[in-house]
Amino acid sequence: MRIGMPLTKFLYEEQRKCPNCTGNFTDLFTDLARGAKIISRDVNRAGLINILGSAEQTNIQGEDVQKLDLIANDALITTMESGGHLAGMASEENENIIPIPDEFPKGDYILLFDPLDGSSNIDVNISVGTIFSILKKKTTNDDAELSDFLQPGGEQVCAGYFLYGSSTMLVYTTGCGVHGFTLDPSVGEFLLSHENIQVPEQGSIYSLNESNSNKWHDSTYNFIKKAKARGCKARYVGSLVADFHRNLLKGGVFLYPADKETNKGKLRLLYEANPMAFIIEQAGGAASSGTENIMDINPKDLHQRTPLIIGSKLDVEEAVQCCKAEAELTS
Ligand code: AHM
Ligand code: MG
Repeated sequence: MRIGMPLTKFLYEEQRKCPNCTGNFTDLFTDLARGAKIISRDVNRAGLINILGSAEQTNIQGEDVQKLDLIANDALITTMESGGHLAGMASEENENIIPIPDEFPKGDYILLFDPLDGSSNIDVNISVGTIFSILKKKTTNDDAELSDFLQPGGEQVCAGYFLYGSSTMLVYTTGCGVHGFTLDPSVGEFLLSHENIQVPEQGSIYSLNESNSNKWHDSTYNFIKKAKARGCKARYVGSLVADFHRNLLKGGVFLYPADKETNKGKLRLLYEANPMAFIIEQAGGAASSGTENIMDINPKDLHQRTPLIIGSKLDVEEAVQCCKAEAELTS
């Protein structure tokens, strides 16, 4: 058992299994974990240092930006831009690609992130998180181009999230299973706490914002009716990372579906849905937009939204079945 192993040691062990590895990815990942430790520290003392509340600005999606959103964004950008392994970054908080300044060496990886997911929960001490997706640059210039970011989720080389909850956790996959690490504040390191996570095939939890029910398609309504009939419980934090993490460990399904108002859903494909889809598939679950597998979607825009149904395999299959049944009835 490797429980308790520090993240860096774990990464080096994984790196040794792969003879062609250069170690670049391990260094990049270590930088990312350092950025998350800075965010974790700030989230934990937010009430004491006047960093709660709105930054009095809106982001590219027209949403209110919180001071901590900007602090988390800056922490990640400044930690990651100088590491020498990235060709470019993209963030929920930045309209355009974030280039790597010329003063720093450049690498072949692309990093996309939602620096602080669950912003509406920041001020009330409820779990929030950072979600990230790592791709390999496809174009040949030193600086990444938009097309390097617009790759389907199936091309991700790594994806994960940091959960700032009752403890700070990292959950990630590189395509060889899903592993969870817990930050031990006394030693300042992420230690392996959940090796090879598998999501139960079927869960007894459904998570969606029920206040949208007047806009639901019949498929959502029918699925939730079935879930209730078999005794499922509703659990909804309103932070994707927290809702996803609970369902990953306990089994269940999270939905932010298409509805009568928008067929686009709310969540962003590249730095919310895709990374979570990579993790859940590696853990034995599934992720769909209702009409296609999330990781098969060909992105057209950096901040594109997608409907999301994600979690235990059988639950997602049943929800997708409800979408298909409605599509057949209306065609
Ligand atoms: P954010 O990235 O601006 O925080 O928005 C995403 C969040 C998710 O964490 C969560 O699942 C969802 O929005 C909640 O939305 P709603 O308040 O509409 O239920
Ligand atoms: Mg988010």
